[in-house]
Amino acid sequence: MQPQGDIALIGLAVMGQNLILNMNDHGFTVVAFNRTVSKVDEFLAKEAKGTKVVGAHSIEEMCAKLKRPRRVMMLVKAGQAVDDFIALVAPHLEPGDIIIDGGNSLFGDSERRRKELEAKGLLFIGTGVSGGEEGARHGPSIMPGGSPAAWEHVKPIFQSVAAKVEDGTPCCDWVGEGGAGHYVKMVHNGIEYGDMQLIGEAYHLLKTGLGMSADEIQAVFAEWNKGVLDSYLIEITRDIMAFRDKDGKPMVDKILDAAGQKGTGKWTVIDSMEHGIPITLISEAVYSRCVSALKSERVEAAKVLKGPGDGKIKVADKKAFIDSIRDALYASKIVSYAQGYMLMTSAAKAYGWTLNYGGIALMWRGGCIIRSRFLGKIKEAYDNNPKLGNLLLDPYFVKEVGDAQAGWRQVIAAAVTAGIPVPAFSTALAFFDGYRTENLPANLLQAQRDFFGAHTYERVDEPRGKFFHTNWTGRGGDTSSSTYTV
Ligand code: 2AM
Repeated sequence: MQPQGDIALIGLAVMGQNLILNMNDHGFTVVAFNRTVSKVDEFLAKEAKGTKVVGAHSIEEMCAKLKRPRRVMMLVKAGQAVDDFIALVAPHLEPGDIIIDGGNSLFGDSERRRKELEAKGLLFIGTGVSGGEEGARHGPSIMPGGSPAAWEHVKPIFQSVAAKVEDGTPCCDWVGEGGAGHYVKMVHNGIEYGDMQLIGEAYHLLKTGLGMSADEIQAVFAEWNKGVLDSYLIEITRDIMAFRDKDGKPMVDKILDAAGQKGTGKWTVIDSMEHGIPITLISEAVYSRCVSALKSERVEAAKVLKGPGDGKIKVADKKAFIDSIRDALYASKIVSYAQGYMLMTSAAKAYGWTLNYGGIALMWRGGCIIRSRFLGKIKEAYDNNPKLGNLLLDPYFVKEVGDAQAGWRQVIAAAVTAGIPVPAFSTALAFFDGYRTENLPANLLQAQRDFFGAHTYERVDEPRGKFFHTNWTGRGGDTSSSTYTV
């Protein structure tokens, strides 16, 4: 009998099971396998009962049941488990067959795996899959990168099962070579940290600054979700505000203010440092989670360190101030996405990828946690100008930030005066002001570096790339540090 399987999926945790059922719904025959083999039969007897899903009880059997080129997708724990499975599967494959890693792998691992597998004549795809269990079942955002030759063979499956935007376009397209898929997923998660922090700061201002109840805040988020901020995260925040605990009180007020994190935000920040790209908003979002986690220290500090007053914001026109908070959130969000795109652009250059920038916005437009109407505008910006240097310079966003600017500044000033922390709002504004300033005080910094370390400087009246050293004290001599090692 001819093999029937369109694709194999290894890893029957909830994400894997749901993705299999999603593929099955779209007419693909999936061969299911798992390290703990008993889970295969459990899955076939329960969740996959009545479907076309085929079980396999060994890797050999799994590979034998696949049509050529064989497509083997893994959704297992990131790290060693992926390498272990690759080592087990590869000997049963033939040149042109494809291994797909859909887990939360680090992009560097995906770069390496692609090289190792291509050296054996096999193809590799490392893909971000976002949207959680629900997304996997009904339409995730899928961000594949790796061996370009593999794309045409997985495209029909991935684009069928992916989330769709209103006009039916799938939230899945080719991202780029090597580890680009996992890189873009990592930046997505970093941006998610930023978006959540921004919403948190707006919530803090509404709750503490303006003294609003959960119901009143619910109404604000419901309103915001009808405008430029229309997004999944605003929508669930609205619903969280309405959710009541068993005693009828708002659930959100019962939750301890100490945030957890799994590390993808941190990895985005670490990589940004390697590239020298200021993703200041995501960094603040990661650090803000760290500050929140110092709960017991904060409880002690709150007794000792007093702020400027009662923490309330006095406003003449509450409605107008709430609009300004929305503007602050929106402008900061634009800055955050601009920074995220700066990082991806720099990474693409450094790692030799050709990234599909508009496509990335489209992939994030639906299915994933940061899905929003706003991402459609980013897609348009890159459609209008595929060589766009910085999102902040796109004419649409120039206008949007311009319109939001007054409210943005007003909110930060009021928060600072009242002593309410708004690290992400304010770092976004600081970046915006820095980025649009022709002359920053780094001339002094270069003078200091040259003064104490002979690190040299460039001059405003000489071409770029020419370096000078001054003997500032009359004692240091004329030797610059580039000519000797300290
Ligand atoms: P298991 O059911 O045999 O534990 C999510 O944890 C998925 O990753 C599960 O399918 C799990 O298989 C698999 N997994 C976790 N650690 C693994 C490892 N070290 N090797 C292989 N598979 C692993």
